[in-house]
Amino acid sequence: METATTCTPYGKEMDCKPTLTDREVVDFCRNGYLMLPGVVPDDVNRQVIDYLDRVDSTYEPTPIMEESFFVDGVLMNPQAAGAVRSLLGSGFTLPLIISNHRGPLPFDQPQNWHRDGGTIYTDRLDYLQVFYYPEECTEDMGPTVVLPGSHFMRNKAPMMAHLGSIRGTVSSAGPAGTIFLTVYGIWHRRSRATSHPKGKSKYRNLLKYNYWRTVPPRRDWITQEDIDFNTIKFDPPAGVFEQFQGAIAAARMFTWLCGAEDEYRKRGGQCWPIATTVRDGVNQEGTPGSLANR
Ligand SMILES: O=C(O)CCC(=O)C(=O)O
Ligand SMILES: [Fe+2]
Repeated sequence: METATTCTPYGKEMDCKPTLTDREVVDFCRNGYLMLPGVVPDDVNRQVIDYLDRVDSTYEPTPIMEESFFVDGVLMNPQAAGAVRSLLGSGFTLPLIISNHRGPLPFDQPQNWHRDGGTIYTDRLDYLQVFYYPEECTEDMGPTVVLPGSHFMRNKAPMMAHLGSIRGTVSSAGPAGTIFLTVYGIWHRRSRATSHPKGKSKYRNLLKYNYWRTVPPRRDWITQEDIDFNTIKFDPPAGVFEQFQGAIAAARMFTWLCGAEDEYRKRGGQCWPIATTVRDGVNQEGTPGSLANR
């Protein structure tokens, strides 16, 4: 909610055009993240770097939200905000806190695998954790790496901390202006940085902030008439789940996002969404009515 004492738009409700299609929303549910490489223009990235180096070099430069270049160019960047609007609906709120994971370069130790504190496991998508690189982050600058599909994998933090390299991880390395959206509970870590600074900043700056939902979910992103929810795959691509469980979890999240939670009856066995080999035009057992072929 917007506070009365400031005109800085902390928590302000916003709207814009959704940019994601049905397939992209399904992919977000499967993967738990969406990369938007280089979406912020260079002049905005430069102003952000100047601000982080000269005005506020702390780990929580939240007052950067006083700057219109940041609100308009980064938080309401058309591709990023369009993806947020698709996933959280109209009236999504701007962040309340901006963190900067300001990593020294070089940096020997990768972080422990973790999910951020406060994670809960749920079909609901009430908020998004979003990251932004104002300068290019190359593989040797210690980009964050994520484990696709891991937002549905329960594990205790002390067990995750024992893990080293994991198969199937994806790096967020990208050009200046790269933004990526995540389901809050996705497994991630900062990787090792062997490089010295390459850009203007002495650090690898990575801003992190959350947007929140204010409206009930409904399927009001870019819908695709030709999509058949009976044959589309919901499995997370990493393929490390117990058979079908990742697809079931992703389908539950998608169903919730469509506002069709009440239509989803998971009865076990060869229920939607795992029986994707049904004949063309045939509905699986249990396909939610509003997603079924009629
Ligand atoms: O710096 C990074 O790449 C990730 C940092 C992080 O995940 C954390 O501190 O929670
Ligand atoms: Fe983290």
